Amino acid sequence: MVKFIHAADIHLDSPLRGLGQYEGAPIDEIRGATRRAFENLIQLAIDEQVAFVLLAGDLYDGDWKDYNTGLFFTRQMGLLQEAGISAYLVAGNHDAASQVSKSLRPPPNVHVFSTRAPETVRLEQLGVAVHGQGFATRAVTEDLSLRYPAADPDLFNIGLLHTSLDGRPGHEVYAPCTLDGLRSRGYQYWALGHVHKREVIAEQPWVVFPGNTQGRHARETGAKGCSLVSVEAGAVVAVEQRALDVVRWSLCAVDVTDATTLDEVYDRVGQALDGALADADGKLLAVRLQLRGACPVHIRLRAAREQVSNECRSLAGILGAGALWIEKVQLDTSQVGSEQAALARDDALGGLLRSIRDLELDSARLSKLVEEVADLNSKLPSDLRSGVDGFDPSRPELIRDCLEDVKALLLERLLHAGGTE
Ligand SMILES: [Mn+2]
Repeated sequence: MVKFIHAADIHLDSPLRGLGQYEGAPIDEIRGATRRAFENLIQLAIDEQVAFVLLAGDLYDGDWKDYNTGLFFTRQMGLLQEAGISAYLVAGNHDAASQVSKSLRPPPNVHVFSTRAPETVRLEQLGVAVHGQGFATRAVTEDLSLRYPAADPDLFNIGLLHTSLDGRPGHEVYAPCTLDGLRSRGYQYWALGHVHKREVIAEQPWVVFPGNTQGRHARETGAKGCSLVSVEAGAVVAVEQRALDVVRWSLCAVDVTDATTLDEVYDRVGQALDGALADADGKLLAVRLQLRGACPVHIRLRAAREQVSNECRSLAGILGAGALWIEKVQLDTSQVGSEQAALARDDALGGLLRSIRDLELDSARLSKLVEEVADLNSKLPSDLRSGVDGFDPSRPELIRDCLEDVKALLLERLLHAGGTE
C-alpha cells in the first residue's frame, strides 16, 4: 500500500483585504491561517506516513513580501524530510516564475517540475511515475496536457497539473484542457490545482481538484483541505477528503420574513448563528450574515444599519465565546406591512414618501455620481479598496446600495417624526 497527499492552492501568506478592524476581530488568526493550514498538512503527512506530497500549483499567492514566506516553506519541507517524505510541485498562475522575484533553493526532498516541458519523475521502489509541468508565466493559454507523455505501463502514473480544465465558474481560464484529453494519457490519477472548490471530476481514472487548503474570504466557504490517496497493486483504493483549515468561512442566510421588530431579527440571527457554530467542527468560524425577506422592519433595518451590524457582532461574541466572528452583515430585505399604509396616503406626505421610495438613478445620473466619487476613491486606503469585496465607490451597485440606505433613513425620519426615539 502506497499513500500520498494531493493538495493545491495553498496561497501561503495570502494578504487579507477589507477586514473590519473592530474589537475582537481575529485579525492575527486569519492572517496566519494559510500557514497554520499548511502545518496541518505536514502533520497529516507525517501521521499518515505517506510516501510523498503533491502540490498542484499556487503554493504562493504571488511575489513574497520578504524571505519569511520562503523560509517558512523550507522549514516545513525539512520536517517532511526528517520523516522520509518527498514533495513534488508545479507552479501555477499565482506563483509562476514570472510572478515571484525572490527564491530559495528547494530542499533535497523537494522536486519542482520544469516550466519549459513536461518532465517525469520515476519512483521505482514505489512503482510510481509523476508527470508534471509548471507555469512559466501567469497567463498560460495552451493546453499543457497535450504534451504530457503517455503512461508508463509498468507504473502507477500521476499527472500533476494546474489548470482550469474546461472552465469553472469564478475561475479564470488557465492551461485549459479536457477530460477526454486527460484520459487519453492513460494515467491512473490526475492531481489538479487551480479551482478552489473541491471537486472530484472523474473516478475512471481519478481526476481531482482538492480545493484550497484554507478559505481566504467569505466566498470560499466550508471545509477546506486535501485529498489523502491510497494505492494498492497499481490501483486507487481510496480518496479521502481531510480538512486542514483553521478558520472556516460561512455564508449564513437568515430569513427575517414578517419580522416586525429589531429584537425579532436578533432572535433569528441568534438561532442561525447557533446552527452555523454547530457545523463548524470546532474551528474559528467567520460568518457573513445575509438578512433576507419581506418584512415590516425593513426600513428600520436599513436606517439603523450600523447599530444592526454591531448587535450581530455582539451576539456572535456572546454565543461563540471567541470562536465566532461576523465578517459582514448584508441587508437583502424588502418592505412590507404597516408602513405601506403611510406610503399610500393621499396627501403631500404620502406623495413625498412615494417619491423617495421610487427614487431610482437612471444610468446617466448614476455615471455622473460615479465621476463625482472618483476623487473619494483615490483617498481611500488601498486595503479597503482591493480584493473581491473591496469597497469601490466607483461601482454602480455600491452607489445603488448607499441610495437604498439614504432612502430608508429619510423614510424612517419622516414616518416616525415626533416619535419616542
Ligand atoms: Mn489558486
